[in-house]
Amino acid sequence: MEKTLLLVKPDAIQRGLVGNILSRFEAKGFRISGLKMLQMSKELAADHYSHLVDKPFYPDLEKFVTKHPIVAIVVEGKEAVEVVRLIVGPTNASKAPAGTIRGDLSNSTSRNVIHASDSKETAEKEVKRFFKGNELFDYKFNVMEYLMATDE
Ligand code: IDP
Ligand code: MG
Repeated sequence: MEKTLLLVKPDAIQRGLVGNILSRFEAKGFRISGLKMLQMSKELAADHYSHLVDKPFYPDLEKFVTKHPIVAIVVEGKEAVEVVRLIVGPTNASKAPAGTIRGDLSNSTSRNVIHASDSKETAEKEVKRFFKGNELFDYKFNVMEYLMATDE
């Protein structure tokens, strides 16, 4: 099944939005394959945003993403890359439709609360950039086991 990478950016952590953001992917039916907190180094930021290092806003972007911890998440499901981007919304959160994460939670291009891989090829690279093989989990949902517990 297709996997994609999400980064809950420092602004979202600082604003206490991790639960709000994560719950949207769970509610949509994606499986969380990996999840961890880390603080990005300048080297990791430059690698991850290599397509932007020559932009005038890159110094601010680097400072922003390395200043506080982030939460990295891999979700898995049908057409995960495309569907997750739809849930996230466009880069400029001021113009992002209501109902999307950026549309609901941000009014900024630079502080737009979340990153999501933009293609299948990028997703494969980005998942590997942030997660080792043994940090990703392949498991089945087993709701009945917990809803119908017989040991009470
Ligand atoms: P994306 O996050 O929607 O994929 P990208 O173009 O890959 O957008 O840009 C990565 C991140 O760089 C954005 O999410 C945003 O934080 C920042 N960024 C992109 N364009 C601008 C800009 O014009 N001004 C300030 N920050 C920007
Ligand atoms: Mg991007």
